Order: sequence, then structure tokens, then C-alpha cells
Amino acid sequence: MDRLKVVTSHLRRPNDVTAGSITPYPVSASLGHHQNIQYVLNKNLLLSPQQCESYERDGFLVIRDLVKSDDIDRYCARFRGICNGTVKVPALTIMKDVSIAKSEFVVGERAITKIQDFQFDPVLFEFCALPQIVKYVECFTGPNIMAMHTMLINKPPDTGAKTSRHPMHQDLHYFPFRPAERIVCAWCAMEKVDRSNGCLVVVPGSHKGELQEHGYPQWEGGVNKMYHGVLDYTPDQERVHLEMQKGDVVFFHPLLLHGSGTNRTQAFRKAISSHYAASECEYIDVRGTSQQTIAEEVDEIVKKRLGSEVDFNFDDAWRIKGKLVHGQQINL
Ligand SMILES: O=C(O)CCC(=O)C(=O)O
Repeated sequence: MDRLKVVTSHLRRPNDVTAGSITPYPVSASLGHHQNIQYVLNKNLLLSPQQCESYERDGFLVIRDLVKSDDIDRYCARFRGICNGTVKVPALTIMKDVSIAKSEFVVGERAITKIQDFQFDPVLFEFCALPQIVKYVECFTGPNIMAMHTMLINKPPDTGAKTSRHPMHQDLHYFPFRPAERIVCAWCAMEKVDRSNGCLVVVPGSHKGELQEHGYPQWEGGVNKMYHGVLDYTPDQERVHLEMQKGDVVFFHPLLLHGSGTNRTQAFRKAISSHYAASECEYIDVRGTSQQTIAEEVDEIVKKRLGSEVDFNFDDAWRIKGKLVHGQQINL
């Protein structure tokens, strides 16, 4: 335990190390006459003016056919290896669907709905560092890029309890670092996703709102651990179902309201994702904010795993997970 304390104290950077605000890029130069740019940097000029406008307006951008089929097959095979125990990855978080979590009859890939924190796996982490993804990420974060949160989601065929749904939420709820504008998710479809197998659902423009109060939805069939949703969400806002092909990637803002539907097919629906942040981002204290509940839940999980005497806070979890993929590591 003492070793862990030493490790985490080293991970905490002193406040006077390169702290400070992020200098915005002169984006207007890359966008011609459009001056009201808040979410896109586009210093590498990769995005067309239409793509910039669309991300500014909607908070997401779908790029078709960005990841090679062979690469996805490799990640898929690696995931199977992890599920059947032939591949061991340190510090991985493995999650099961609430409707099958206690069943001893469901094993291997069929029992696991999500793995998180695969940054210590050299094969899956390759996804985060794919140059064609990082190039797009840079348009939102700038050149100093940390992969902060990694997931491979294996949405199971729904048992009828509708627990395969993911409630509408904003990812920023989980993140104790800011500014939100310099954080982006890359979510890649590992096969065709549509309404039948529970594709992503987004509320365009919701990234312009505030971070809302989250908690567990009162679903009859139960809800998966850590699947928080916006508490007073009403489905009256325009929603878009993101139907995507294998290899398509959607980049989205961490305040974008999104979730995913029930998987009504008999197959598992897979996606791989990474959240990235500019390494200039800074940790914030979430005590007393709407994020306190998730911080306490993470704390409880860590203490269950490592023992209640461990001095380990919400930020520490992120300091350990974050991994540089491009440029320099500054604050995070
Ligand atoms: O892939 C999905 O079904 C949704 C994933 C998601 O939004 C999340 O894990 O935060």
C-alpha cells in the first residue's frame, strides 16, 4: 500500500508545473470568414470548412472508412483472447451486463459487455495511436494529445430486460479535467451498426449546454454499473441515430448528449473507443459539483479492489490511465 502512495504522489504534478490556460489557435485563418469558432482548432487544416461548421453546430463528426478492416479484426481477436483468458492485461476493467452478471452459464466473450482501460495492452492501444485517428483528434485537442479513457464495448443481444441500452449521458460527467473543448472521443464501429443492434444515438447541438446532473435511471430490468444517465432527460429533443459501417469513426464532444439503444439482434455489437484530451488540460476538484457522485463511486470501487486504507482519489485513477499519443505531456 505504501508503494501505491508513493506512486500516486509522484503522479500528482505540482501546481506550478506548466499550469495555465490553453492558448487558442488562430482558427479563423483556416476557416475563412467564419469567426465564431469555439470547438475546432483545425490547425493542420485537415477539416473542410463544412466539417468544421458541422462539428461546431452539432458537436460530432462522422468520418467514414477510417480504420482498416484487418486492424479491427485484430482488435476483435485480442478482445476474444482477453475474454477467454488466453491474454492477460494488467489493470483492465472488465464489465458484465447486469442481466447476466451472476450467471455461471454465460462464459467468455458472451459474458463480457465492456472492457475499459486497455492502455497497457500493446495491441488494443494501437487503436488509440492510429495516425489517421490522431490527425483528426488534433483538430480538436491541438498537438499535445493524451489518450485518457479507452473502451471496447461488446453490446450483448438483449435478454428482454432492455439492459443492453446505454442511457443518454454526457461523457464529461466522468472526467475531472478541463476545458471540455479540448477533449474528444473517437468511437469506431467494429461492424455495421444500426438501430437493430443499438447504434449510438446523439442529440445534435447538445454540446453547447452545461454538464447536467447524472445518476442511475430507474429502469425496471436494472441498469449496468457506472451507466449513469442525465436525470431529467426527456426524449423530446431531436435525436439522430448514427448508422455506421465497420471502420467508420465518429468524433464527438464530451458534453454531447448520447447513448445507445437495445440490441435486438442475436449478435454482439462491438465498438472500440478512446477519449483524448489536450495534455494542457488541468485537473479540477469535483467535490461539491454534480460529479461528486461518480467520484465517490470510483473511489468505492478502488477501495474494494485495493483495500480501504489506500490513499487514492478520483484524479489518481486518471493520472494512471492517461497515456501520451502525440506531442508533449504537459499538465495531465
Ligand atoms: O457503445 C455504446 O453503446 C455507448 C458507449 C458509451 O456511450 C459509453 O460507454 O460512454
